[in-house]
Amino acid sequence: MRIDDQFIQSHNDKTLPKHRESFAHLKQRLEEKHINVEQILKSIKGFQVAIPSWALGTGGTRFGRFPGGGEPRSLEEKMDDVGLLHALNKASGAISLHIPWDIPSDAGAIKEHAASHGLIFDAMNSNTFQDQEGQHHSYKFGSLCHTSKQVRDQAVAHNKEVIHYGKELGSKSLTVWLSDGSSFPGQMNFRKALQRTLESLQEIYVYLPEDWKLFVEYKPYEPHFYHTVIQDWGTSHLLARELGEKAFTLVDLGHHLPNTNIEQIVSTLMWQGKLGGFHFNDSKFGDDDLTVGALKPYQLFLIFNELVEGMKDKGSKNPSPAWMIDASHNLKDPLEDLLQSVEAIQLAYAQALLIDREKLEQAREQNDPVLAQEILQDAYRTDVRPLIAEARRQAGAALAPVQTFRDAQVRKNLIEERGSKALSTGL
Ligand SMILES: [Mn+2]
Repeated sequence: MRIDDQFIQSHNDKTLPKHRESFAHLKQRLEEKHINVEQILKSIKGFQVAIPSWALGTGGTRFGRFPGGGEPRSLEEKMDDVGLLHALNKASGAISLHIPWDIPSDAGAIKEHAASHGLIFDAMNSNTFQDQEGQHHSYKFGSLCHTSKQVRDQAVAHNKEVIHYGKELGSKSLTVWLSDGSSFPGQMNFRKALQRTLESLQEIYVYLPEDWKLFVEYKPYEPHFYHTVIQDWGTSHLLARELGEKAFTLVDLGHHLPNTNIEQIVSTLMWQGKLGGFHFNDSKFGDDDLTVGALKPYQLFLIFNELVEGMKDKGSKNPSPAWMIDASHNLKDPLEDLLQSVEAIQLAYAQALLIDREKLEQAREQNDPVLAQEILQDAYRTDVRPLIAEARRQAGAALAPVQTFRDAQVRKNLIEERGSKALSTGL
């Protein structure tokens, strides 16, 4: 199924007068504060968030999965789903693939299919956290960190294979997330496991094309519950530093222990030019993979405050991070959930762009925490929804993506096309 521009336009027309009124009101308020609204609209329109191929089916927990039907059954259908999102919000113009779940049988045809939806290929993701059929050695006790060289070699070869597929599709980065770790004290030698991981990553790194980046993702626990080899940003940063200038840390919002100051991590990594990738989601307890902004929109705003600061810093050698949503949906329609996530990201980004950075810096210099809070919260409490809607309208997207999705009866159409029992390949 595809949603044509005509449908979106006629849907927009119904609410256009009301939208124009709210936007004009907001624009006036912002201009009174000497905020360049046109510049902010331009920034929002230029912000694309990649959708991972595994977020398009109904996620589950280890206790159960409750699919809603019409899930994508192939790589082509996954791209069709991301195409639907991109048609509705014009902000999801990239797809992130996972090998072996998304091995392209004909890379040329897949690229053409992606281009027909206006999509490009974001970071490639390797998988050494599961055993695949026909695999010689098991990853039960680790992959890149494994005690056996044969297992490590197999995991390194897999990552090289992922780079190979990525090159065929025009991707420019590889994300490595490892489940390697131990669940019982004494089970693993921390130092040796980390050293073996570094050596394996070095083998992958030398294979990386000149214009590629390697993202090292960290996570404090799960699936292992005693120790994780790459447990935190410090360990990831250490590895990225050892590897070289093409290696970066990847921050996943759900991969922190409760109350971690993620915005500070962002600030430090960007200062060092080492924040390469960013995975959005929200959580209450752990890696809950909830809709972005569902739980802690203020934290998301504070994180964006640092991201904007880092991106504005002319002296910074940090590349523009690769943005991706990394979530899994057990209750919601996955596509509606992704639309909500992208909107939450845009809202936080827009609010961070409203911050009067000069005044904030003055307040800091004068040690005035009251004024600093006033400045931050003035931006955060501004209802920027009309601004985001206007950015979408200008880009040819829907003023109200979720409502348009429902009115187009997308899920019903997908179920008719693919069947009520169609299950997404992958997780
Ligand atoms: Mn992630």
